[in-house]
Parts: sequence; structure tokens; C-alpha cells
Amino acid sequence: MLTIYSEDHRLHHGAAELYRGRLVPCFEMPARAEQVLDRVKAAGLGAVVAPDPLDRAALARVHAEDYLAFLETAWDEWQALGETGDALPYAWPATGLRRDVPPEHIDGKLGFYSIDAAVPITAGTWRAITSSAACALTGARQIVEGAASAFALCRPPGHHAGARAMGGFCYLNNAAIAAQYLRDNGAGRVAILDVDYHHGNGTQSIFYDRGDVFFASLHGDPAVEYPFFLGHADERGEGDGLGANRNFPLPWGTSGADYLSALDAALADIAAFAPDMVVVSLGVDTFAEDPISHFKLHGPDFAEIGRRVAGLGRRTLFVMEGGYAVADIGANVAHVLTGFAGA
Ligand code: 6XA
Ligand code: ZN
Repeated sequence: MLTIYSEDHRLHHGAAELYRGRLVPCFEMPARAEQVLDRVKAAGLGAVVAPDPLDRAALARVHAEDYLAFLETAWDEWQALGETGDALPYAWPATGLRRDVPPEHIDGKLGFYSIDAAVPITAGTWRAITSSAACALTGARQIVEGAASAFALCRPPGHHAGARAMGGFCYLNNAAIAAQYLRDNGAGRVAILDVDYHHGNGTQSIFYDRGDVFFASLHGDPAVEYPFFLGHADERGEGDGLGANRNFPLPWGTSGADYLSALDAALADIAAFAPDMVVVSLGVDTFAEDPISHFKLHGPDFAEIGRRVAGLGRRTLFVMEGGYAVADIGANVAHVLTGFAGA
């Protein structure tokens, strides 16, 4: 299995995030991707290659042009204020406020194009997020060209990013961009399986009214877990997409065994959808020792996830999402991928 990786991710290194009322160092840090790279190499999974040059048009198949323009220019606008630290949003057009008049000031734009404050924009953010998306697109190209699987070692992650919104460490929705690329290049039907601990609200919203891309997600119940405002079991899609969205909210403390039962249900739905190709949003923040999550999965559970996904018998692109137990993130990702490859 080919791994696609770019060192550009290091250019994005947010200083701090708000966590339980305090500013703390960002959980989403460069060391995460370095650890994954090390362990994937050690596992002998296959070659590690650099991404193809980015085709910006592929981003615009998923994200609105005004949002892309915002991401590209946000740092310069922020710097023009004389600021040198990270740009962060602090005001949002929530209930009762207007969304129909886009703000002109960068402080307003940051809130207009985000769902929370966990999205620092730094000098290197645009380079890092476009390289991350390029990794996903290169993996998707491999799949289209016939590879049985590929691993896009994306950082920053993507699944909380919507068509016009960043959030939860995510700016460009790498999995959605890859899924759309697969649709545009030969796959009639694509399924996205999101096994990150958090609901993939961005991916769900991007495909919610479409019947050609199935989205299934297992995650901490939004009643008690970020992103709080999407990811409930009754969200089944709308219009042409009715029936093509499936959420499995699970309680804090969910064990490996209970998780794998829910995974089987998600995989049965995906098999019934009969996708041509599969994208897996691969977060390993379901790990028992993850510092911000509350499931109880261990190494063997991750290998089992890989094995069961392989049971679908479809060409599969893995796209890196979350996981913050930095010392273990690489081993857990490698377990999933070797579980898949050895199945
Ligand atoms: C914000 C929590 C963001 C969760 C990020 C994540 N304090 N998403 O891992 O998958
Ligand atoms: Zn997560």
C-alpha cells in the first residue's frame, strides 16, 4: 500500500487552543504526522511518495470559491493588522444574527467561515492544507488507476470542514475532495466510512443531499461530544440523498467489542449501497489513551477495523484524520492499515 506524504504539514503549527477554559498547546501538532510516518515505514507497508502538484479545481468541486479565497488570503489580511500571532475567530453568526451580509474585516470573516475557534491560521497554513488535500487527491488517483488501497497521510485533517466552513482543526475536507475526485474519474458510487472518534459533520453536510456518495460515521454521541450540533442517528440524508447517510453515535466508554459491532452495522449498510470505491476517514482518537476522547479501543481493535473494512472487497483510500495520543498514533494507524492489507 502506497503512503502519500508531504513535509509541508510542518508549516502549520498552531500555538494554542481553548480547552476547558484555558489556552493550551494545540493537540493537533506536527509530531502526530511524523509518528505516523515512522510507524508506517517500520511496518513495511510500502513506498512513501510525495503528492502530485495540486489541481485547485478539485478543491472547488467541494468548497465554495469565496471560502477558498478566504483561506488563501486570511493570513495576509491578519498580518496587515500588524498581528504576528495566530489568527483565531471569536464571533459567529449564530441564531438570531445575519449570515446574508458577509463581513469585510478579517475578524468577522474568521467567524463567518468557521464553526469554532479550534482553527488557528498561521503563515504556513494555506501551504499545509493545500498539500494535505494534494495527498488525498494523489491517493485517489492511485485508486482510480487500479491500486487496491492507498494511505493519504494528511495533516491538517479535514472531516469537520464543510463547503464554506473550517472547524475542529480542519480547513479543507480531504476525504470529501478525494471522494468527489473518485466520482469525477470513474466511480459511479462512492462510500465514505468515518471511524474518527468525532462525527464528520463537514463530510456529512457536503454530501447530505446526494445519492451517489454514501456517508457512514461511528462517533462519540453529539449529545455529549464535539461537534455537538450534528451526528445524531436520525440524520438520514435528504432529497436524492435520503437513505445515504448513516450515523452511529456511541456512548463515552464504548469498548472495542461494542465499537466493532457498530462497525459491522455500518459496513453492512455500505455493502448494501454497493459502492465502486471506498474512502475511510481514519482517525485513531478512539484509542483508550487518547487525551481528548472517551472510547476504549486498543491496538488489536484497530487491526480488526482494517480487516473488516477489507471485507467489503472494494478499492479503498485511507485518509488520515484525528488521534492525539502522539506516542501511540503511529502504531494504531499501522494496525489498521496492516489489518487491511493482510486480510
Ligand atoms: C475541539 C475538538 C476538535 C476535535 C478534533 C478532532 N476542541 N476531530 O479530532 O476529529
Ligand atoms: Zn477526531
